[in-house]
Amino acid sequence: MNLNEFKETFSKLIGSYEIFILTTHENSDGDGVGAEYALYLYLEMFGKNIRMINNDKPSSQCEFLHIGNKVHTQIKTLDKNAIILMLDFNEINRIGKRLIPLLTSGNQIVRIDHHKKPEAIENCISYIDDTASSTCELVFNIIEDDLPHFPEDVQKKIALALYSGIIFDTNNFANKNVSPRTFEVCAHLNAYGADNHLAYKKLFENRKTKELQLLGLTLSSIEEFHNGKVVMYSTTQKMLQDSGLQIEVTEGFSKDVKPTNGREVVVYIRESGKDTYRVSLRSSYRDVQKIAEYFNGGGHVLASGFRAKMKLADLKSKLLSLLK
Ligand SMILES: [Mn+2]
Repeated sequence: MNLNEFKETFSKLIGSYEIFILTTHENSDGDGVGAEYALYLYLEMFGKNIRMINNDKPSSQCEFLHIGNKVHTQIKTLDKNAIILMLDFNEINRIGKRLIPLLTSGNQIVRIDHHKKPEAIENCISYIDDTASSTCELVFNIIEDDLPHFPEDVQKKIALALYSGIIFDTNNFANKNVSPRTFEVCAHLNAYGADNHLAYKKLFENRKTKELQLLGLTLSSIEEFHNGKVVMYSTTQKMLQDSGLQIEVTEGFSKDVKPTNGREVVVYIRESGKDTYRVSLRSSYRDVQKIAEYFNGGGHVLASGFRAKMKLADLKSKLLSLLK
């Protein structure tokens, strides 16, 4: 559905539904949570009954949005008249196992997303634009005309949530997914009071000393393969246990080694349990989404990830043969 068709349909749905459930993908990130909270505040303006239900509580880096205590992680009862908004993901499984019933129980679904290859989902209305920087940019397109009519404090909260999502997904405007529209949207959000410096500090400069120490150990594990074109590094369970930190703090470590200076593919491996790994792949030009898909994962062409249950040596050698 294009933007105008979607806006028309969405505003009819707002007129006819009272209960709204907002959700994003598991291991929620700044974009998913930002979009979710902005729409929460938006729907509040229409007096709706709204619930945010995610697989996980928002990570600590999103605390400054003050959304955490409003996010639930369980479905208590699912009203058949509730409408479900799926934000920043395009296939049912990405919601996380526990919450799959939200998307399969026949309720009306609205999907807003910027990932490629959306899954066909029953009873679902979609606004998808894979040229957009982020889901937050798309949410701004949807609510842009209504924002001027909201109270200033609400405008400001919505603006901060959306701005944060955009800088999260663009790596503070450094990624290729930035377009003139991204800057235009951010100019508006800044004018509505989004504090760009606050959002940057909270999202990108927020590491505690212990986390920096863990990052140091993780980075010192870097190995080169295929003449330095592929590099791999990892955080092991032992490193985590010694640090006393939870695996969630390593979420951003995949961005600390860039595919530059002759590195074509960067592989970051996190040991999440016995013979169980979360792998993230980043590249400057090679299609790493295909590789993630081989392991039943997904993401974007230049940044994707997957989970694997196998011996580490087997995982590495399979990856290296796929990355020949
Ligand atoms: Mn996103």
